Amino acid sequence: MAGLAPYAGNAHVVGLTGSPGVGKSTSTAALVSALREQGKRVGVLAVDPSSPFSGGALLGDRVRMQDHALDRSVYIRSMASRGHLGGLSWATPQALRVLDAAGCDVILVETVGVGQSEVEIAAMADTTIVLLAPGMGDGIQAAKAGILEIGDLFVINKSDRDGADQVRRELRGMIGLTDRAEGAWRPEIVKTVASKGEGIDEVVAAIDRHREHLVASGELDTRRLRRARDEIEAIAVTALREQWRGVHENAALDQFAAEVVAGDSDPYAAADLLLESLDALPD
Ligand SMILES: Nc1nc2c(ncn2[C@@H]2O[C@H](COP(=O)(O)OP(=O)(O)OP(=O)(O)O)[C@@H](O)[C@H]2O)c(=O)[nH]1
Ligand SMILES: [Mg+2]
Repeated sequence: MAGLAPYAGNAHVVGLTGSPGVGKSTSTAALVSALREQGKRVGVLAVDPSSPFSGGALLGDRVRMQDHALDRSVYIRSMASRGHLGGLSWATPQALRVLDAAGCDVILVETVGVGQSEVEIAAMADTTIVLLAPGMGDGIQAAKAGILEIGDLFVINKSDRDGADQVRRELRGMIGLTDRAEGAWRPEIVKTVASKGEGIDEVVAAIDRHREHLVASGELDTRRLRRARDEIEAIAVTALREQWRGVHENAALDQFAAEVVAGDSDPYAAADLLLESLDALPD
Protein backbone atom coordinates (compact mmCIF):
# COMPACT_ATOMS: atom_id res chain seq x y z
CA MET A 1 0.00 0.00 0.00
CA ALA A 2 2.88 2.37 0.77
CA GLY A 3 4.35 1.66 -2.65
CA LEU A 4 1.05 2.29 -4.39
CA ALA A 5 0.17 5.51 -2.56
CA PRO A 6 2.11 7.92 -4.84
CA TYR A 7 0.40 6.52 -7.94
CA ALA A 8 -3.19 6.59 -6.68
CA GLY A 9 -5.74 9.41 -6.64
CA ASN A 10 -6.62 9.84 -10.30
CA ALA A 11 -9.37 7.30 -10.88
CA HIS A 12 -13.03 8.26 -10.79
CA VAL A 13 -14.88 5.65 -8.76
CA VAL A 14 -18.43 4.94 -9.90
CA GLY A 15 -20.61 2.73 -7.70
CA LEU A 16 -23.56 0.89 -9.26
CA THR A 17 -26.17 -0.51 -6.94
CA GLY A 18 -29.70 -1.83 -7.20
CA SER A 19 -31.93 -4.82 -6.59
CA PRO A 20 -30.88 -8.28 -7.79
CA GLY A 21 -31.48 -8.67 -11.53
CA VAL A 22 -32.11 -4.97 -12.20
CA GLY A 23 -29.33 -4.98 -14.82
CA LYS A 24 -26.20 -3.85 -12.97
CA SER A 25 -23.84 -6.23 -14.78
CA THR A 26 -25.42 -5.56 -18.16
CA SER A 27 -25.14 -1.81 -17.56
CA THR A 28 -21.56 -2.17 -16.34
CA ALA A 29 -20.58 -4.07 -19.49
CA ALA A 30 -22.28 -1.43 -21.65
CA LEU A 31 -20.54 1.38 -19.73
CA VAL A 32 -17.18 -0.34 -20.22
CA SER A 33 -17.79 -0.34 -24.00
CA ALA A 34 -18.71 3.36 -23.98
CA LEU A 35 -15.70 4.31 -21.84
CA ARG A 36 -13.34 2.25 -24.01
CA GLU A 37 -14.59 4.17 -27.03
CA GLN A 38 -13.33 7.28 -25.26
CA GLY A 39 -9.96 5.56 -24.82
CA LYS A 40 -10.30 5.29 -21.04
CA ARG A 41 -8.73 2.51 -18.98
CA VAL A 42 -11.43 0.82 -16.94
CA GLY A 43 -11.48 -1.31 -13.82
CA VAL A 44 -14.53 -3.32 -12.78
CA LEU A 45 -15.10 -4.69 -9.30
CA ALA A 46 -18.16 -6.84 -8.63
CA VAL A 47 -18.43 -6.89 -4.86
CA ASP A 48 -20.55 -9.63 -3.30
CA PRO A 49 -22.31 -10.84 -6.43
CA SER A 50 -25.82 -12.11 -5.74
CA SER A 51 -24.97 -15.78 -5.57
CA PRO A 52 -21.35 -16.09 -4.42
CA PHE A 53 -21.90 -19.71 -3.42
CA SER A 54 -23.59 -21.16 -6.49
CA GLY A 55 -21.25 -19.17 -8.70
CA GLY A 56 -24.28 -18.49 -10.86
CA ALA A 57 -23.97 -14.74 -10.80
CA LEU A 58 -20.23 -14.90 -11.39
CA LEU A 59 -20.66 -17.13 -14.41
CA GLY A 60 -23.43 -14.92 -15.78
CA ASP A 61 -21.26 -11.83 -15.28
CA ARG A 62 -18.39 -13.49 -17.09
CA VAL A 63 -20.61 -14.14 -20.07
CA ARG A 64 -21.78 -10.52 -20.05
CA MET A 65 -18.24 -9.26 -19.67
CA GLN A 66 -16.66 -11.52 -22.27
CA ASP A 67 -16.62 -8.77 -24.91
CA HIS A 68 -13.95 -7.14 -22.77
CA ALA A 69 -12.07 -10.22 -21.64
CA LEU A 70 -9.21 -9.81 -24.12
CA ASP A 71 -8.98 -6.03 -23.82
CA ARG A 72 -5.75 -5.16 -21.99
CA SER A 73 -7.18 -1.83 -20.87
CA VAL A 74 -10.01 -3.46 -18.92
CA TYR A 75 -9.58 -5.31 -15.64
CA ILE A 76 -12.54 -7.24 -14.19
CA ARG A 77 -12.67 -8.91 -10.83
CA SER A 78 -15.35 -10.34 -8.57
CA MET A 79 -14.80 -10.37 -4.86
CA ALA A 80 -16.83 -11.56 -1.90
CA SER A 81 -16.23 -9.58 1.25
CA ARG A 82 -19.31 -10.58 3.19
CA GLY A 83 -18.41 -12.51 6.32
CA HIS A 84 -14.77 -11.39 6.17
CA LEU A 85 -13.39 -9.46 9.08
CA GLY A 86 -14.10 -5.81 8.43
CA GLY A 87 -16.38 -6.63 5.48
CA LEU A 88 -16.84 -4.28 2.58
CA SER A 89 -15.22 -1.30 4.23
CA TRP A 90 -12.04 -3.29 4.78
CA ALA A 91 -11.45 -5.02 1.44
CA THR A 92 -12.91 -2.67 -1.15
CA PRO A 93 -10.78 0.47 -0.62
CA GLN A 94 -7.64 -1.63 -0.97
CA ALA A 95 -8.82 -3.13 -4.24
CA LEU A 96 -9.80 0.35 -5.45
CA ARG A 97 -6.35 1.70 -4.61
CA VAL A 98 -4.62 -1.07 -6.57
CA LEU A 99 -6.76 -0.40 -9.67
CA ASP A 100 -6.32 3.35 -9.26
CA ALA A 101 -2.53 3.05 -9.03
CA ALA A 102 -2.56 0.71 -12.03
CA GLY A 103 -3.81 3.64 -14.10
CA CYS A 104 -7.55 3.04 -14.38
CA ASP A 105 -9.31 6.27 -15.34
CA VAL A 106 -12.66 4.94 -14.19
CA ILE A 107 -13.43 2.14 -11.74
CA LEU A 108 -16.94 0.71 -11.82
CA VAL A 109 -18.01 -1.03 -8.62
CA GLU A 110 -21.08 -3.23 -8.84
CA THR A 111 -22.75 -4.23 -5.61
CA VAL A 112 -26.15 -5.72 -5.04
CA GLY A 113 -28.38 -3.29 -3.17
CA VAL A 114 -29.47 -5.26 -0.15
CA GLY A 115 -29.11 -4.06 3.39
CA GLN A 116 -26.12 -1.94 4.25
CA SER A 117 -23.80 -2.65 1.31
CA GLU A 118 -25.11 0.10 -0.98
CA VAL A 119 -24.62 2.72 1.71
CA GLU A 120 -21.05 1.51 2.24
CA ILE A 121 -20.36 1.58 -1.49
CA ALA A 122 -21.80 5.08 -1.75
CA ALA A 123 -19.34 6.20 0.89
CA MET A 124 -16.46 4.87 -1.22
CA ALA A 125 -17.63 6.10 -4.63
CA ASP A 126 -17.22 9.52 -6.23
CA THR A 127 -20.44 8.98 -8.16
CA THR A 128 -23.17 6.59 -7.03
CA ILE A 129 -25.60 5.22 -9.58
CA VAL A 130 -28.81 3.65 -8.29
CA LEU A 131 -30.47 1.37 -10.82
CA LEU A 132 -34.21 0.84 -10.80
CA ALA A 133 -36.49 -1.02 -13.15
CA PRO A 134 -40.21 -0.88 -13.87
CA GLY A 135 -42.34 -3.55 -12.26
CA MET A 136 -39.98 -4.27 -9.39
CA GLY A 137 -41.73 -2.01 -6.90
CA ASP A 138 -38.49 -0.05 -6.90
CA GLY A 139 -40.04 3.38 -6.57
CA ILE A 140 -41.46 2.64 -3.17
CA GLN A 141 -38.40 0.62 -2.19
CA ALA A 142 -36.21 3.58 -2.97
CA ALA A 143 -37.97 5.72 -0.41
CA LYS A 144 -37.88 2.96 2.17
CA ALA A 145 -34.28 1.98 1.83
CA GLY A 146 -32.94 5.51 2.00
CA ILE A 147 -31.59 5.03 -1.50
CA LEU A 148 -32.72 8.53 -2.47
CA GLU A 149 -30.02 10.05 -0.31
CA ILE A 150 -27.17 8.04 -1.82
CA GLY A 151 -27.99 8.31 -5.54
CA ASP A 152 -26.15 10.95 -7.58
CA LEU A 153 -27.66 9.44 -10.66
CA PHE A 154 -30.77 7.29 -11.01
CA VAL A 155 -30.90 4.95 -13.96
CA ILE A 156 -34.25 3.45 -14.89
CA ASN A 157 -33.13 0.35 -16.74
CA LYS A 158 -35.37 -2.05 -18.68
CA SER A 159 -37.18 0.98 -20.09
CA ASP A 160 -38.33 -1.33 -22.88
CA ARG A 161 -40.86 -2.52 -20.32
CA ASP A 162 -44.11 -0.80 -19.37
CA GLY A 163 -44.01 1.57 -16.46
CA ALA A 164 -40.63 3.28 -16.92
CA ASP A 165 -42.25 6.72 -17.12
CA GLN A 166 -44.27 5.96 -14.01
CA VAL A 167 -41.06 5.13 -12.11
CA ARG A 168 -39.48 8.33 -13.44
CA ARG A 169 -42.45 10.41 -12.27
CA GLU A 170 -42.40 8.86 -8.80
CA LEU A 171 -38.67 9.37 -8.55
CA ARG A 172 -38.87 13.00 -9.75
CA GLY A 173 -41.47 13.68 -7.10
CA MET A 174 -39.40 12.12 -4.33
CA ILE A 175 -36.17 13.82 -5.39
CA GLY A 176 -38.05 17.13 -5.46
CA LEU A 177 -39.10 16.62 -1.85
CA THR A 178 -35.59 15.89 -0.59
CA ASP A 179 -33.93 18.72 1.32
CA ARG A 180 -30.85 19.94 -0.48
CA ALA A 181 -28.36 22.64 0.32
CA GLU A 182 -27.96 25.66 -1.97
CA GLY A 183 -25.78 24.79 -4.98
CA ALA A 184 -25.85 21.09 -4.17
CA TRP A 185 -25.97 18.49 -6.92
CA ARG A 186 -29.46 17.68 -8.11
CA PRO A 187 -29.61 13.94 -8.92
CA GLU A 188 -30.27 13.18 -12.59
CA ILE A 189 -32.57 10.50 -13.95
CA VAL A 190 -31.69 8.57 -17.11
CA LYS A 191 -33.72 5.87 -18.84
CA THR A 192 -31.79 2.97 -20.37
CA VAL A 193 -32.17 -0.37 -22.09
CA ALA A 194 -28.80 -1.72 -21.06
CA SER A 195 -29.21 -4.98 -22.96
CA LYS A 196 -29.36 -2.93 -26.20
CA GLY A 197 -26.92 -0.25 -25.10
CA GLU A 198 -29.65 2.41 -25.27
CA GLY A 199 -29.17 5.45 -23.05
CA ILE A 200 -25.68 4.43 -21.99
CA ASP A 201 -24.04 7.48 -23.61
CA GLU A 202 -26.40 9.67 -21.56
CA VAL A 203 -25.28 7.85 -18.42
CA VAL A 204 -21.63 8.52 -19.30
CA ALA A 205 -22.45 12.19 -19.95
CA ALA A 206 -24.27 12.45 -16.61
CA ILE A 207 -21.28 10.89 -14.82
CA ASP A 208 -19.05 13.51 -16.47
CA ARG A 209 -21.38 16.32 -15.38
CA HIS A 210 -21.40 14.99 -11.83
CA ARG A 211 -17.61 14.79 -11.77
CA GLU A 212 -17.36 18.37 -13.03
CA HIS A 213 -19.72 19.45 -10.27
CA LEU A 214 -17.67 17.58 -7.66
CA VAL A 215 -14.45 19.25 -8.80
CA ALA A 216 -15.92 22.75 -9.16
CA SER A 217 -17.69 22.66 -5.79
CA GLY A 218 -14.72 21.18 -3.92
CA GLU A 219 -16.87 18.24 -2.93
CA LEU A 220 -14.51 15.74 -4.56
CA ASP A 221 -11.85 16.68 -2.03
CA THR A 222 -14.34 16.60 0.83
CA ARG A 223 -15.56 13.14 -0.16
CA ARG A 224 -12.03 11.81 -0.54
CA LEU A 225 -10.99 13.16 2.83
CA ARG A 226 -14.03 11.56 4.41
CA ARG A 227 -13.25 8.31 2.62
CA ALA A 228 -9.63 8.30 3.82
CA ARG A 229 -10.82 8.98 7.35
CA ASP A 230 -13.31 6.10 7.20
CA GLU A 231 -10.62 3.81 5.83
CA ILE A 232 -8.11 4.70 8.54
CA GLU A 233 -10.77 4.16 11.17
CA ALA A 234 -11.80 0.79 9.72
CA ILE A 235 -8.18 -0.37 9.67
CA ALA A 236 -7.53 0.87 13.21
CA VAL A 237 -10.67 -0.71 14.64
CA THR A 238 -9.94 -4.00 12.89
CA ALA A 239 -6.37 -3.95 14.19
CA LEU A 240 -7.60 -3.29 17.72
CA ARG A 241 -10.07 -6.13 17.51
CA GLU A 242 -7.39 -8.52 16.24
CA GLN A 243 -5.13 -7.39 19.07
CA TRP A 244 -7.51 -8.21 21.89
CA ARG A 245 -8.62 -11.42 20.24
CA GLY A 246 -5.00 -12.45 19.83
CA VAL A 247 -3.97 -11.49 23.33
CA HIS A 248 -6.95 -12.63 25.35
CA GLU A 249 -8.30 -15.36 23.10
CA ASN A 250 -11.60 -13.74 24.03
CA ALA A 251 -11.21 -14.72 27.72
CA ALA A 252 -11.40 -11.12 28.90
CA LEU A 253 -14.30 -10.39 26.58
CA ASP A 254 -16.15 -13.51 27.79
CA GLN A 255 -15.66 -12.45 31.38
CA PHE A 256 -16.88 -8.90 30.69
CA ALA A 257 -19.88 -10.30 28.83
CA ALA A 258 -20.79 -12.54 31.77
CA GLU A 259 -20.60 -9.53 34.11
CA VAL A 260 -22.84 -7.48 31.84
CA VAL A 261 -25.40 -10.28 31.61
CA ALA A 262 -25.32 -10.75 35.39
CA GLY A 263 -25.94 -7.03 35.88
CA ASP A 264 -22.60 -6.56 37.65
CA SER A 265 -21.34 -4.28 34.91
CA ASP A 266 -22.64 -2.35 31.91
CA PRO A 267 -21.36 -2.52 28.31
CA TYR A 268 -19.81 0.97 28.42
CA ALA A 269 -17.78 0.28 31.54
CA ALA A 270 -16.78 -3.11 30.12
CA ALA A 271 -15.62 -1.54 26.86
CA ASP A 272 -13.48 0.94 28.82
CA LEU A 273 -11.91 -1.93 30.75
CA LEU A 274 -11.28 -3.86 27.53
CA LEU A 275 -9.43 -0.90 26.01
CA GLU A 276 -7.48 -0.34 29.24
CA SER A 277 -6.43 -3.98 29.26
CA LEU A 278 -4.74 -3.40 25.88
CA ASP A 279 -3.03 -0.19 27.06
CA ALA A 280 -1.56 -2.11 29.98
CA LEU A 281 0.15 -4.61 27.69
CA PRO A 282 3.89 -4.30 26.99
CA ASP A 283 4.55 -3.35 23.31
N1 LIG B 1 -35.74 -6.34 -21.03
C1 LIG B 1 -34.54 -5.98 -20.56
N2 LIG B 1 -33.77 -6.90 -19.93
C2 LIG B 1 -32.57 -6.50 -19.46
C3 LIG B 1 -32.11 -5.17 -19.59
N3 LIG B 1 -30.90 -5.06 -19.00
C4 LIG B 1 -30.62 -6.29 -18.51
N4 LIG B 1 -31.61 -7.16 -18.78
C5 LIG B 1 -31.68 -8.58 -18.41
O1 LIG B 1 -31.92 -8.70 -17.01
C6 LIG B 1 -31.27 -9.85 -16.48
C7 LIG B 1 -30.41 -9.48 -15.28
O2 LIG B 1 -29.36 -8.64 -15.71
P1 LIG B 1 -28.01 -8.48 -14.89
O3 LIG B 1 -27.19 -7.45 -15.61
O4 LIG B 1 -27.38 -9.77 -14.61
O5 LIG B 1 -28.54 -7.88 -13.51
P2 LIG B 1 -27.73 -7.60 -12.17
O6 LIG B 1 -28.37 -6.42 -11.55
O7 LIG B 1 -26.28 -7.53 -12.44
O8 LIG B 1 -28.07 -8.91 -11.34
P3 LIG B 1 -27.31 -9.45 -10.01
O9 LIG B 1 -25.85 -9.21 -10.18
O10 LIG B 1 -27.69 -10.89 -9.97
O11 LIG B 1 -27.91 -8.68 -8.86
C8 LIG B 1 -30.49 -10.45 -17.62
O12 LIG B 1 -31.21 -11.53 -18.18
C9 LIG B 1 -30.37 -9.30 -18.62
O13 LIG B 1 -30.24 -9.75 -19.94
C10 LIG B 1 -32.95 -4.22 -20.27
O14 LIG B 1 -32.64 -3.03 -20.42
N5 LIG B 1 -34.15 -4.70 -20.72
MG1 LIG C 1 -24.67 -8.66 -11.60
